[in-house]
Amino acid sequence: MKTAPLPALLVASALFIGRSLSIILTDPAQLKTTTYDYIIVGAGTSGLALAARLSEDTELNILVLEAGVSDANVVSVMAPFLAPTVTPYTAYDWNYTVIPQAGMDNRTYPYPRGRLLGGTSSANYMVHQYGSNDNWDRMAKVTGDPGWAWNNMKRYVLPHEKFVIPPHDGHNTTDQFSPDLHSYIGDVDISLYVHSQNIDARVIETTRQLKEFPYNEDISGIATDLLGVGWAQSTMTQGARVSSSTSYLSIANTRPNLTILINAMVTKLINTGMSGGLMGFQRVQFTDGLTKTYIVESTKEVILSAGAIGTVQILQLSGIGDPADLNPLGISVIVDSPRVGKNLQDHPLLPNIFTVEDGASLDHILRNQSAMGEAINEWAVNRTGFISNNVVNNLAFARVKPEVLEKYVDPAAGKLSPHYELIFANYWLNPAEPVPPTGSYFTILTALLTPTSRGTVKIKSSNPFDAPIIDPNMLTTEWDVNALRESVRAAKRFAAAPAWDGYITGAVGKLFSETTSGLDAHAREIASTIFHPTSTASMSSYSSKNGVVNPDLTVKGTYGLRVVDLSVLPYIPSCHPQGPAYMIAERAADLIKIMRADGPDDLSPQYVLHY
Ligand SMILES: Cc1cc2nc3c(=O)[nH]c(=O)nc-3n(C[C@H](O)[C@H](O)[C@H](O)COP(=O)(O)OP(=O)(O)OC[C@H]3O[C@@H](n4cnc5c(N)ncnc54)[C@H](O)[C@@H]3O)c2cc1C
Ligand SMILES: *[C@@H]1O[C@H](CO)[C@@H](O)[C@H](O)[C@H]1NC(C)=O
Ligand SMILES: *[C@@H]1O[C@H](CO)[C@@H](O)[C@H](O)[C@H]1NC(C)=O
Ligand SMILES: *[C@@H]1O[C@H](CO)[C@@H](O)[C@H](O)[C@H]1NC(C)=O
Ligand SMILES: *[C@@H]1O[C@H](CO)[C@@H](O)[C@H](O)[C@H]1NC(C)=O
Ligand SMILES: *[C@@H]1O[C@H](CO)[C@@H](O)[C@H](O)[C@H]1NC(C)=O
Ligand SMILES: CC(=O)N[C@H]1CO[C@H](CO)[C@@H](O)[C@@H]1O
Repeated sequence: MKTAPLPALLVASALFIGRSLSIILTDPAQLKTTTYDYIIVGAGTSGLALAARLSEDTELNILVLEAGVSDANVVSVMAPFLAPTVTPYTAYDWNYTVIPQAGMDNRTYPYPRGRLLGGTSSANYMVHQYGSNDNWDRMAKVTGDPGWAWNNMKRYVLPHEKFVIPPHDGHNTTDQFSPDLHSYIGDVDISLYVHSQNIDARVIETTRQLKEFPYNEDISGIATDLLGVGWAQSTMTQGARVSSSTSYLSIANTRPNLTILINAMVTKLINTGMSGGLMGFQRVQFTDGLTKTYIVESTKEVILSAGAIGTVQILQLSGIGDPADLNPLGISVIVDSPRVGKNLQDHPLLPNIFTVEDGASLDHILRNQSAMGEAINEWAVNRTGFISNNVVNNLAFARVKPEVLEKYVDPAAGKLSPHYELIFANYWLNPAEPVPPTGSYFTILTALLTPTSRGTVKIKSSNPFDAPIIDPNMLTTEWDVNALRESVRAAKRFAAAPAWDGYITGAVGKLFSETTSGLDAHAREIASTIFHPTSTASMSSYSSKNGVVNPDLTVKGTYGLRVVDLSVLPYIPSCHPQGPAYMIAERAADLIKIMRADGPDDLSPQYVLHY
């Protein structure tokens, strides 16, 4: 979706005075020392949450290196509804594109990743969930660490989230979320919608009309059940985005021993010798992106939080990876770790677009430059109007019918974990195709949440500036094609409820096809991604070689090196994954603090609880 008229954005940006970012350094010459206790690579979603927690211990000297730019005063980043304009192919993006996708008519598509403070939490669409309980319980089971089970992980909801009640528009939220499940004292503000879409009432009415789509009061996943239709919970407050930068970092950034350096791209880790059969990587090499190379050193740990693509790139550039990937590039293998960059998982996204009565959607406003200018101005002055709201208000989570599932080993984490999601928007919402010049639309995006296709990330050369080769390899299993097809049928059943009478007038493309082959062609022609890559440095049990990191997130074959971001998930969760990225960081902070104590048995309160 390319909707925001840029001149209006520039005008509006003049109205802002930035947050104080006094401790954020922009030039390596400003570093007071080259030695730190912890060096975190990537000031993204997980990276800044981890930095904030570790720096609670004021004895520690912590450096965070971020390749990207500042997030201060960027209107498209701050204004929730403008989220789709932050990426792709902008100054805030890594500008990646996937290689031709065999399961998608050999098409390519953009693969945005935030390249600014806050990382992808500064560029995403802000929907916040934790995943189903089974997502976490399965991770505990496959890694042999009960600490990853939801029964343990749920404690981190308390320090993490701060539910905003009432939301910015002051509406009554009774029955729109479950107050007892949530925290009101954490670092990240989370809010329900602050502006109604005109389809909201019809979506909720559909839950009363169709048994297949029951109403679910709370779709955070904190409770057992993540099935049904409910209200999106989003990382936003006061009509503005909340990222790891505006939350965790803004709380931590007055601490004298936390240093954040931006415009600092890490190009490799330098090995610093064997100990007990493990290789150390205590030195971090980075560049200002121009000419100079710098090296900083950690006395305790280096932590990679560069995301599912960036973390792989750094591991491989450092000689940690599959010899078959590294040898042809002339990179000597220092740690033979064949699963680095394998096991890439992502949620395919399929825009199912209906036509509606002329003027009944937001489209005529989105394509009207002066109307958009007025709306952005209203947001800039008052933080109100649809620009202050997220791009979607309602989401549905569902499972394929038992007769479809019969042929397969269920790829869901459990019986209360969804297979697919429906996302409702009262306008043309297709990340891969710009809105046509005319017409009014209603979109039900469907996302496959339990893919069995597996992709890869691999550096192209030893040059850190070369974009890696990204192959999500989507829709290459029979299950994925069948389950996505079922999601389209579900979207059509949803839209056929009486609640939509007099609203929907038709469909775009092959959506109304009745045949299996027609629906599959619909998917292969227009599906792309909901931007959720995970699992490229997967966790496995201590004894397993089928993984890159151990259950405590240390990189197998190394010491003093961990990965803390979505790369470590063995399976992609059946939800929007920024919540899991934050939860991984919260637990990682405890794992690291426990390590610093007198061994893992010392669970004294100061090391376990920080609230
Ligand atoms: C357009 C879009 C919309 C999305 N919408 C949602 C949503 O609504 N809800 C949701 O839950 N999820 C959403 N996601 C996904 C979610 O935001 C990400 O999965 C999550 O934020 C990833 O967190 P992370 O910590 O793993 O990585 P990131 O947040 O990407 O952090 C990685 C950081 O490392 C930095 N970095 C990388 N390489 C280097 C290097 N070599 N040197 C220095 N720094 C480096 C990056 O610049 C970045 O700041 C969306 C993603 C996109 C792209
Ligand atoms: C991405 O593309 C934009 C627009 O062309 C450009 O400004 C930016 O520098 C690019 N980013 C990277 C990391 O190359
Ligand atoms: C995709 O490309 C492969 C390899 O070039 C080719 O064999 C295949 O026929 C192509 N598929 C489509 C649908 O074009
Ligand atoms: C919100 O709505 C509920 C249910 O309709 C009602 O009981 C409650 O009094 C309302 N609260 C306020 C503050 O209006
Ligand atoms: C565009 O919006 C402006 C301002 O709201 C309005 O006056 C104008 O009629 C709109 N133009 C079209 C073509 O709808
Ligand atoms: C901001 O809100 C005030 C008070 O409601 C209103 O008078 C004013 O017109 C609004 N400004 C804009 C630009 O919408
Ligand atoms: C380890 C370290 O550098 N600690 C410093 C943290 O900040 C305080 C206050 O500025 C210093 O006194 C410590 O030396």
